[in-house]
Amino acid sequence: MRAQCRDAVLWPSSGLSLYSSSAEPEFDYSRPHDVYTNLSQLSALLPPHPSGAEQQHRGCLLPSPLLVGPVSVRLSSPLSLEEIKEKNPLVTPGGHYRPPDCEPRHHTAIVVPYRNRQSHLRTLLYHLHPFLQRQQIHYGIYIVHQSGNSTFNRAKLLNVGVREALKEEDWGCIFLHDVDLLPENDHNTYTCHPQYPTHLSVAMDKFRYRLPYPQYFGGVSAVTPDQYLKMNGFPNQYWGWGGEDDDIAARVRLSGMKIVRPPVAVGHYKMIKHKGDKGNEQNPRRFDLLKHTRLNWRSDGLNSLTYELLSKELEPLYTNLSVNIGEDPHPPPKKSALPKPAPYPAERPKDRDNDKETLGVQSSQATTLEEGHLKVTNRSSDVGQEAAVKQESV
Ligand code: UD2
Ligand code: MN
Repeated sequence: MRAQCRDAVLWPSSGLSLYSSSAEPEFDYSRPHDVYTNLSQLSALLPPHPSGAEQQHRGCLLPSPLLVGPVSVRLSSPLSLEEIKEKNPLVTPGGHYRPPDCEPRHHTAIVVPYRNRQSHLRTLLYHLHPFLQRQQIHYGIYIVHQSGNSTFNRAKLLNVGVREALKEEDWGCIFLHDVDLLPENDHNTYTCHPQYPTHLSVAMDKFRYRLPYPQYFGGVSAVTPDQYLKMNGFPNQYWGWGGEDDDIAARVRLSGMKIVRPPVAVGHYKMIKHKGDKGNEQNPRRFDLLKHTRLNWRSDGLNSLTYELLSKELEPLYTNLSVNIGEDPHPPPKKSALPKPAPYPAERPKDRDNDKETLGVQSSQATTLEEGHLKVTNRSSDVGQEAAVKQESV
């Protein structure tokens, strides 16, 4: 499939993406490169290249000459961590990397909220390390592991990851990255926009390579430390699946910023197919919480974050942060206390995708509105709530 780029202007001055039909990059996704392409020349620099010291002072070229465009995604039978490490000899303990032959222009921490997704983690590490090395950036990968069995809380784990990563290094950019998403084009650089939060996973296979709705912010996004401070980080109150991504998008707007995105032809991702996790059931309070983002965002976030760091381990391919983030103060009633469920629709297998799928139905309208010069901006929670109403009435 040859993907065309409709939105050639990367960083718009207003609204979401500013579409332009000129200078459209094209990528041939039917002939992807191996994700380890072009890296053997870097390994040759170990032990230090004779002119290494001199070259270190030279800024890395922009764009990186190592980029290849579309890369293949290996989804089946991930290698072991040892095998992945062998393929990435320049990665140092804690999952850090610096280009050996030039001074990097970007310093990016990748923060991954995590619990009990071993094979997804290996798939991500196998893919992301070479992907990022070809971009010639300085990076580190932080896995924020929620310890215990209490309800999962993605956004709070992201807050923890940002805080801990910044304690360690002066990162200029922080990526918030689902463990099951794999970027398919290395021109999708893991760097930040200087002014505005970025949403990277704009075209996922799961949503037929389209943005499901204009304010969609799930999957992979990025902020600078300043942007993160400005929006008071992320909410801590979303326990269980859903809603937190729309809350984060609303915070961007409420704090006077907007979302920027790479072109659709560049922001391709594959999502590893999976079922819902135990301990991350749909959060029944998410629509109610979303109605109150406007009131709550200044008091709930980075400035109200509490947690206990249980351990920090510098693993060969990532830094593992094990953390106790507490428990949902409003846990859903235990199953035995619930009235007998109706046979339908409560048990439908695809239930958890409903928010986005329902919103996906709206996406043609959303796209039209975007193309009609961005009349619809800043409607994250509205869109979420519309979806909620639809969802609840299904
Ligand atoms: C969507 C969003 C995601 C988030 C979520 C709702 C996309 C591509 N992603 O993902 O960003 O907004 O909805 O919360 O639309 N995780 C674990 N262990 C668990 C549960 C979750 O590691 O037991 C982590 C993991 O990094 C995972 C992420 O949390 O990728 C999101 O959870 P999900 O993959 O179950 O949710 P999904 O695919 O519906
Ligand atoms: Mn997922």
